[in-house]
Amino acid sequence: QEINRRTVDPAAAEMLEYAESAKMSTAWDRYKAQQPQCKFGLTGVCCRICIQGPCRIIPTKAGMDKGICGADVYTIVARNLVRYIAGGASAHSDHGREIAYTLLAVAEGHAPDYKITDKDKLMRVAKRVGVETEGREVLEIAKDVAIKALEDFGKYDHDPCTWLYTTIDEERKAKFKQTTIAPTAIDRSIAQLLHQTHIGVDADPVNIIFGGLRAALSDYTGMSLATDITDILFGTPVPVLTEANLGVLDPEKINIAVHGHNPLLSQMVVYAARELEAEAKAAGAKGINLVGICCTGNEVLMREGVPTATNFGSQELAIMTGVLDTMIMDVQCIAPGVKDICDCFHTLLVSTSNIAKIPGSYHVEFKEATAMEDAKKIIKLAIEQYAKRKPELVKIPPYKKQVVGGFSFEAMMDLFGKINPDSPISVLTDAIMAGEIKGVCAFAGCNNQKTVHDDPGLTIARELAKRDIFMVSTGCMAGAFAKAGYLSSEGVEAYAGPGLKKFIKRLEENSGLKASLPLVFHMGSCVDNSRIANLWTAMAQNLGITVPQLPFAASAPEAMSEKAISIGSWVISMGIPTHVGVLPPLEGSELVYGVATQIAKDVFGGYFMFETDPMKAAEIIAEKIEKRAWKLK
Ligand code: BF8
Ligand code: SF4
Repeated sequence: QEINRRTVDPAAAEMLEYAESAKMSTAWDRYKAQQPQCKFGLTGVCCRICIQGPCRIIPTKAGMDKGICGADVYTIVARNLVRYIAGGASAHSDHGREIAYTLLAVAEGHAPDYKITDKDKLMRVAKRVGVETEGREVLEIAKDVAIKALEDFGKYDHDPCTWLYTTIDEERKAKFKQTTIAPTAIDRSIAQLLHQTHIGVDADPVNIIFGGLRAALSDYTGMSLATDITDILFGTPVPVLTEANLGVLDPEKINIAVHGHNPLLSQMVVYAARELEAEAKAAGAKGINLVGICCTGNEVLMREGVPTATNFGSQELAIMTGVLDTMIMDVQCIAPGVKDICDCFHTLLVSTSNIAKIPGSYHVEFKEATAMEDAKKIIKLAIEQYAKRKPELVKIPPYKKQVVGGFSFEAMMDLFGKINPDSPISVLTDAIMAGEIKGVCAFAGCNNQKTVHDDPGLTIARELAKRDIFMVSTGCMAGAFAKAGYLSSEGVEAYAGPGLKKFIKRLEENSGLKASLPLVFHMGSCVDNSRIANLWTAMAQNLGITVPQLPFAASAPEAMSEKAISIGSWVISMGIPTHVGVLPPLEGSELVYGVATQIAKDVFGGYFMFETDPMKAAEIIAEKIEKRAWKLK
């Protein structure tokens, strides 16, 4: 589909032409080379769960309508689907676990380079999860919070996970209890799901899907505790001013990209870079320029104002500028293809995690006990690398946009609180009830080669803006918006409908901030989708309604990863209609497709809307939001 239209990001377009002329292969070329993709795989009907397979189902062909073991197509499609969720939940929650371990290490004095930065948040979280705060030392409290978080991974009682049940409303708690999908331990729900989908265990597609939703809620649990503890360690984001797109790379400075997800590393790189400015200057550069790629980029954008270079889809292109001296990777969403491009330039690829290595890259193991030393070691490598730059290969596309980011849930409440200090969230809900804005849409998720890079998200956002829908974003969609100017007032001027514009301008006049507010509010990385869940929970509580009654929708216009599937699955379980702009492999079973798009609505109030045409998708999303707003009134 649209193989020849590749991106709407001008910097990416320029680099793609360059890649073509220089015969460097990118994800775009490899996507093309993969066509046509296997129909069995595309529709989810290929089973490889045991090695009698692969079994490929053709429902209309006698004998091929079932797998060798007798599994029906609905069993196979459902199993394949939920195994994505298991992958996504394990990635997000393992990230959360590392953060929780670091908080424990801080409390016990084993992580000298980290500290409690946001004591107020620690106290708020402690109270919420039932840790005693009265008359206790900060580190004692931190230790108990860390242990409570770690217990959510493997506790052996049968109570729902703490970070799930202390962050949602009563109605959802009852719903999850009644449908038996509340996880009691994150690891158990993932392991059980793999067990449930082993050959010869569960053949009931609905039961399999419910197992999947339990793991999806543990994905939520893991990211919710990750967000909380990251804020405790590094500070809760407040509005910051920065920039995005390849034009943020500076030919006169040492350019270092942090790529991946874990802020334990990227945040330490930020601190270390500040300390090594003088060394960079001694090497003849004007200083160190840190930039972000993917979600760890979002983490340091939110807290430190580090500019974003690219999102997932265009990650290889940053290297082609010839000025990226080092790319530091940790875990998740680092395309192995970056190494081939590094080989064409002087860029050093540094891996830091023992579970994420790329052959040929330089490995510096990053440990929490020696975090600052490790981060400095990597930056010194980058400084050495700078001398190897080839001036004839320098080519930076001259595109960048201003970004106003840093909208944590707390920052949003501060902003609303400037207008109504007694009930900040009312500022948003009142505007909806008055019809000034129609509702809220949250954008999340990745880039996917099956779409035109960045286009679907931008198109949908423009259409929703016109219809006065308030918008927030995380992940690589926030990256797309950042690069296009939607995270600054430029977006407001260009696309906001009259009601939305009035609303944003009112917030702006009262904000006390120097910068003007954006069209889309950047709420963070993908694990920070928990912040968006806090937002809809607060809105529902304020209006005295359930989450499924809220005029609130979500969209993952370019969903790609297992993590995105996992997020989408808990978002619908929470009661939010969710658009996905690519077709996940479930068309092979009408039953499973029906559960995802219709039955889910009856049970949870949330459901998937699959639509690959962005204009039509915008129409559908707006209609769902408007209908809910109308019912509310
Ligand atoms: O966790 S949006 S491509 S970078 S998976 Fe990956 Fe998708 Fe980007 Fe962030 Ni999220
Ligand atoms: Fe085939 Fe059944 Fe094995 Fe799947 S589990 S590969 S359907 S025999």
